[in-house]
Amino acid sequence: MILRDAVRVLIDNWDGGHTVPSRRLYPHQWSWDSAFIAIGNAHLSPRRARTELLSLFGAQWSDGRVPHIVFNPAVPEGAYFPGPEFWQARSPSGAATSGIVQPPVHALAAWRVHQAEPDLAFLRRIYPKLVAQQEFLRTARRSPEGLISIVHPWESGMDNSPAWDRPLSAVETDATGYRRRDLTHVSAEERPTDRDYDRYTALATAYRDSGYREPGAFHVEDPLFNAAYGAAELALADIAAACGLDPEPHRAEAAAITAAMVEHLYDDGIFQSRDLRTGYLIRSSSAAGLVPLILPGLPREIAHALIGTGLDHFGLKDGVLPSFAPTAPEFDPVRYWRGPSWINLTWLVWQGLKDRRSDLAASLADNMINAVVRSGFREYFDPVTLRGHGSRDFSWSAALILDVVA
Ligand code: 2M8
Repeated sequence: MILRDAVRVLIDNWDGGHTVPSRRLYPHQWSWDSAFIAIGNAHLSPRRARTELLSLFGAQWSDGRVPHIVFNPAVPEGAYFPGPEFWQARSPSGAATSGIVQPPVHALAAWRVHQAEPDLAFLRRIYPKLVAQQEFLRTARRSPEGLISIVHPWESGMDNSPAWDRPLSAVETDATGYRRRDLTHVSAEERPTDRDYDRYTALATAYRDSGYREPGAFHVEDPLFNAAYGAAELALADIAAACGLDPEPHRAEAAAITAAMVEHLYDDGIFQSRDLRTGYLIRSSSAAGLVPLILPGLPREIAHALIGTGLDHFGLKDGVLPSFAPTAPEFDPVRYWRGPSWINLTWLVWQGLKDRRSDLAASLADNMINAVVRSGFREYFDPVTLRGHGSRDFSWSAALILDVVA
């Protein structure tokens, strides 16, 4: 039954060359959503999964960046804020796009799609594009410590995380001339506040006005983003080997980023973000700090400590993974990335637990399934009651459940 419903969500959200995250709230193509959707579609239609990834990379910029949104010209202007008229950006292929990025989980997706249905022509086509995506991050976003930075909370994928409250408080806003569209579809207490939107808009405006080059008031290194970058190198190693190319440089890069994360972002049982404006760690209880479990090269004692933190503060054994620890004062079970459970975040930690603690991985899988059985393919879930929030018929929730039950 849930499988049939998951398939229906993916079919209903397919737009001919890509899948929208949800019909009303997010009517365009989003970068990391497409990667998660491809992982699910690999079980359903590998051909569609390949098309999903290739259509996203069709809008890659000449500097290698993969924009976080590719706008569908058929969608009426004003359906989503900020839309193409705000970003004023085009890819060499002519697609209207945003100018920021999202966590690079695409190489992992491409490798999964190939594993589901081997297709060397696809791998050879996408490999240089995936390498260019990483190359952009290495050249435009690498700090002297060897870590990759983000310049906007939207780049983290966990936009409204309490981890961003402090760096965002330094952002000056003038809050003019824009209208939010999200509140037409979802209730205000489930979404970021107007004050946060003022800051998101101010930051994106400043980055746009620098020609999408200069980091503005928000400049941080995030553990989820860096872990995704490292996992991408490992997937690229597999892809390179399958294509008859040398996998070693990718393995070395994955080892280097893992070591840099351990040295600079790990603190007392969890990985933290670091604010490049101050040089200090941003100590918070974000579940992003557990995602480095997806890196197989993580030292064993650190993986062990992360699992301990997951058990003590995130209820890892008994439930779905909250995006922010319920034991922390900022925890909010219904507001966007400030506590609710998300299937994609839970899926990432599930990946990281499969080879380390199969018992915990199995219980996370059961609980992801319980959440969608109880509430449908919602965008996010109250981690305690499993009540659904955000949009309905949400694509990555459906796609990743297909992968979990496969
Ligand atoms: C959410 O982000 C967008 C901005 O990119 C928004 O709130 O309007 C986040 O959950 C992000 O991670 C996700 O990719 C996007 C589409 O599902 O929605």
